[in-house]
Amino acid sequence: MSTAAGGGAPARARETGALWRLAVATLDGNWEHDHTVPSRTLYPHQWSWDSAFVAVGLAHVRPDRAWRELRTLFAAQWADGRVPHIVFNPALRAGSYFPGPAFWDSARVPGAPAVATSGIVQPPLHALAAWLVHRRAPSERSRAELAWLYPRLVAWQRYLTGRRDVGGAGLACIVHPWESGLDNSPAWDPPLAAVPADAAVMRAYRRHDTVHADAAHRPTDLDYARYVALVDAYRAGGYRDDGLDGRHPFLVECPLLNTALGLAEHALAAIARETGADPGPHRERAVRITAALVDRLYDPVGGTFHPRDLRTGRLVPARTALGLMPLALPGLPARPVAALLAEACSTRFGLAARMDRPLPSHDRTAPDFEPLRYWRGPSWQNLNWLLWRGLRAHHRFDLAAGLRDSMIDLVVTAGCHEYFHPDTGAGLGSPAFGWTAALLLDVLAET
Ligand code: 9WN
Repeated sequence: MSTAAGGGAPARARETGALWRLAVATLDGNWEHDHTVPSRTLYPHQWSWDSAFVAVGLAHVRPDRAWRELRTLFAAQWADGRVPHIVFNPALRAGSYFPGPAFWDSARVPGAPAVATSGIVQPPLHALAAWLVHRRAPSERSRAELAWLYPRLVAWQRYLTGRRDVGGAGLACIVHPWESGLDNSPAWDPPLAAVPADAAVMRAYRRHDTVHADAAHRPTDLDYARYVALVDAYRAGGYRDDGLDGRHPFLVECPLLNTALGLAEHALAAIARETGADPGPHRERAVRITAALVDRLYDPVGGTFHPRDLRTGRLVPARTALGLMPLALPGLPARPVAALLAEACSTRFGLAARMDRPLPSHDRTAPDFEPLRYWRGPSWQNLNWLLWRGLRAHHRFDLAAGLRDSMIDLVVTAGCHEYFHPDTGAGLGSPAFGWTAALLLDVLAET
């Protein structure tokens, strides 16, 4: 099974070639005229952070498509700068995904684009993706694409650091667990429990996810009732962000989304340099965001990062993989870096130069660790990839190599699944999943 073990160089090269072809075939199979679907069955529209990861992979094989992917997403940017977490494909029948366009009702919101979208966001990894696509395949075209994207990426940052800075300390807050990308993480349990909802509400809707995936792996009906209640509340206010503090029942500063915010400023500095704009303000903002993350979300006693619930003012105690993500920031100070390395290498996450099991999405030793349920234990390639980049940024090439081997092993064992069993590596969720394929290409390409 291991790419690191036995078989010699020719066998490894054959295996790498087969994996590469599998990943490219998966991305080709999920390409839908101007964007990539995360999965043909479970997620048949365009998702925001999926598109960022997918662009990173496409850069290695189909750079034109990588740019198209980002262009399609940013063509759906709202006038206030937000990039919606879903852009709906109008060609699909109503009911192909829940909650669909009628539920979000973006058409009625001034400043929303002509195409139907959701009204919430996901982590802003697009500037980093655009920069990586350009770096991988620089050309006249890529410079023109960067120039087109730059003001849009800046507006996107401004939305998050302006309207979404409800805490007033320089970080963006999320208004829905879906905005974190780790929808069902135990990190959201306490703030979500405070959202009034009744599971019976779900009788009025038809969930699409449990038709295509095992219901025991997915969020419960009560979770979904709360997800629906949060969208209802945000939509009722026209998806406006002013006065959220007084009226919205879920407001949390997420370590992953804010890590992405900082990474975006680093990437924007590089893009600015390349396109003739001033990189200075981006560098300064990256420093400020990193400092705010440490100040607001780092627990020096426990040695990891946590979300901050703005409704209670407290950090959420769960130790999830979200807490490891600030390691991706190159400017993270030495103490939190050392603490996160210790946390990642502890029995909770099991990172090692030779890993015996995949990196879980939640603390293995926690009583609420669930190896099969969505974001509550299984291993995900996007989290692995962000941590892998962080390990390299902080010169832990030994651990980065171990994590990379583990990422490759997962696909060797199970194919391009959406997520993986954290003990056996068995494939879970949707097969032929976009970012699993894309990020595999990226790690295969780097040695
Ligand atoms: C809701 C598409 C998306 C990912 C998220 C993942 C899942 C949607 C869902 O699928 O979320 O946005 O229906 O569960 O949690 O990270 O972007 O792949």
